[in-house]
Amino acid sequence: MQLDISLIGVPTDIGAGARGASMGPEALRVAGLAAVLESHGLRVTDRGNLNGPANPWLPPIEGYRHLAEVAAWNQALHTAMHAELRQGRLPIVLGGDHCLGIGSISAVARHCRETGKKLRVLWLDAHADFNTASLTPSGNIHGMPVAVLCGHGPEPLTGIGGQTPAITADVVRQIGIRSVDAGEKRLVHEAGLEVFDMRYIDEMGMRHTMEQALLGVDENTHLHVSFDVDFLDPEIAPGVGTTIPGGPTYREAQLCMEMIADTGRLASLDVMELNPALDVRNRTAELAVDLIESLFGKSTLMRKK
Ligand code: HAR
Ligand code: MN
Ligand code: MN
Ligand code: MN
Repeated sequence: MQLDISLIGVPTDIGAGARGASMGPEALRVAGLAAVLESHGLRVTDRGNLNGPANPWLPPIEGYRHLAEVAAWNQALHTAMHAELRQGRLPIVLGGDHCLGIGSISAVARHCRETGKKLRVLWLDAHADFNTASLTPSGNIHGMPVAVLCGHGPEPLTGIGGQTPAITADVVRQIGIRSVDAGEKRLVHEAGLEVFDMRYIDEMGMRHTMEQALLGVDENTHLHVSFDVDFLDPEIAPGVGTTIPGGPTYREAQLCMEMIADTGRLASLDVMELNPALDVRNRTAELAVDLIESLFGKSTLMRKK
C-alpha cells in the first residue's frame, strides 16, 4: 500500500439537510487521525482545508439546493484530489457532506483513466445517494452523488473531471443500504447498481458480503472507499445528520474495514457526513478514526498474508 497519505479537509455542509458537517474535518483531526495513521508507519501530510462558498441555506430551485455552491466545492476537491493522486499519494477526504463524493470520485476515475488502473468504488452508506432533481424528496444534493457520477444530473456536476459519465455503475458496490426513496429505488435497479443492503448483510453475514463486494479486485485495481459515517448503526454513531436505525454493529464494521485492508489495494478514501454538532463528546469522530485505523491494517494480532 502507498505509505504517503494526504489529508484534505473540505469543511462544508452545502449538500446536506442539516447544518454541521462543515465541522467534520476538525473533529477528525481532534480525534487523532494523523497520529493514529503515523503509529502504523504511514507518513501523513495534512494539506489543511479547501475553501469554498458559504452555505446560504436556501430552498431548492428546480430540484436542487445550492447547485452553484455544490459545483464550486466539488470542482475544488476534484482538483486537489487529482493533484494528490498524480503525485502518487493516497488522499483521505475529510468531509463535509456526501455531495463531495462527486469531486472526489470523479478525480479518482480520471486518475484511473490516465494510469490504466481498474476502478472499484465501495460505497458504505445507509443511503443509495442515487436521487435526481425529479426524484429527490428534499433537493439536498448529498442524496444524489452516485447518480451524478453515473451521468444522471445537471451538467455543472456531471461535467466535473471532463468525462460524462465519470464512472459506470458496474464499478460501484453499495454496502449497508437501508434507506432508499421510492423513485430512487427504480433508478437504482434500472442502472444495475450492485447493492448489498442490510437485509443481505443480515442473511449472509458481513464476511460473505465483503467477499462478494471485493470479487475481482486484483493487482491492477484502484480501490476507493467512500465511507458515509451514517453507514454505522446510530447507537454507536449518533453524530450524523441523517441517522437510520439498523446499521452494522461495531464488530461488523470492523470486519468490513479489515477485509478491505486485507486486499492491500486501498488507494483513496472519503470520510463523509460526520456532524460534530449532533455528536456526543466527539464519540462518533473517535469511532470513525478507530475504523479508519482498521482500514489501514490495524489488527489485534499480527497477521501475515
Ligand atoms: N434520500 C434522502 C434524500 O435524497 C436522504 C439522503 C441523505 N443522504 C445522506 N447521504 N445522508 O447518504 O434527501
Ligand atoms: Mn451518503
Ligand atoms: Mn448516508
Ligand atoms: Mn484505536
